[in-house]
Amino acid sequence: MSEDRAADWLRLSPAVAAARAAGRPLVALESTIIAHGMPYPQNVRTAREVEALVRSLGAEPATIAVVGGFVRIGLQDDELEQLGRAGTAVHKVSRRDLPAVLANGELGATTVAATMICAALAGIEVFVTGGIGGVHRGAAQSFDISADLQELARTSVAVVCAGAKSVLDIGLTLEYLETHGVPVLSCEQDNFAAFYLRDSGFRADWRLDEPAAQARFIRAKWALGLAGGVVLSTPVPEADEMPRERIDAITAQALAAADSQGITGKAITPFLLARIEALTEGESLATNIALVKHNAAVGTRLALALALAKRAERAG
Ligand code: PSU
Ligand code: MN
Repeated sequence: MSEDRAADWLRLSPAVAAARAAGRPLVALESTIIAHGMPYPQNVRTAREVEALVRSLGAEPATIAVVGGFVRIGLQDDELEQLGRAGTAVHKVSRRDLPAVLANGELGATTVAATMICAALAGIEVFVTGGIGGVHRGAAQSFDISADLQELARTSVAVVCAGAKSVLDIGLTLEYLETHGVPVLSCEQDNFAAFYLRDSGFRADWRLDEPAAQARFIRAKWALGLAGGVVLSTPVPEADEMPRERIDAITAQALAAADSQGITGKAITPFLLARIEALTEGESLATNIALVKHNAAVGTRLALALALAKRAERAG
């Protein structure tokens, strides 16, 4: 079985292994957001605070990265520090990059796509990120569509996010997900979120505010053998939202800078996030941190509801 062979490449942290043995739900967290999405030391501080938040709500966080030739499910504190300090010097690992970085024993930060793959291999159903990747503006020319979307089409993990990053073409991102049969759920509002902004202007497929209802939807999908992910979008808290005009203007500036500097491929998203942070003098970083924490709370409640639903199914 391929799963058995995959197990040779996976290493659970003691805390994750203990939680699993005790039947406590796990919540996967990604590491590209740490190494490539935020500056040091706020990245490490945020990663630790998010882990603590998940734990305080009753689940065990499993931050995923590639370290020393293993997919690590759960990191030690010093490893989190190492990843955050090294920043963009760490490989940004998506589906394509996973075998190379693993085989070479190098340090890799996993994207949404790669974290979904690793979470699924470890049997973790819920994964919390900031915002998913998507169809980039101008994709008709550049063909730049995040591998996150293909992964959502094939890998059965629920991804909790504040929508897709507002630098993307959100309408096309939702079209792509629809084509691939990926349901987009929203909680706390009808519309899909847009990362720095609460409202993307596009409706999500279904609004499900209650974790039990979200869990039921997800159980139904997978029970039918409809493999693939589910997106659960939840907006950044109102107090932390960026002013729309400001973020629109700054996004245009950041996109123009990426264009004139010839930034392409996997470097684009980290470049845009860093540029927006500089142009907003850190305001966007505060929003990013706030939305990740909010996502972590929503994701943890979903993980607890899924665990409860499974127990009920087994008992019933
Ligand atoms: N969410 C954040 N910050 C990030 C990302 C998501 O708040 O840095 C990362 C995720 O790892 C996502 C990646 O998978 O950006 C998308 O990169 P690309 O567009 O190259 O696929
Ligand atoms: Mn891309």
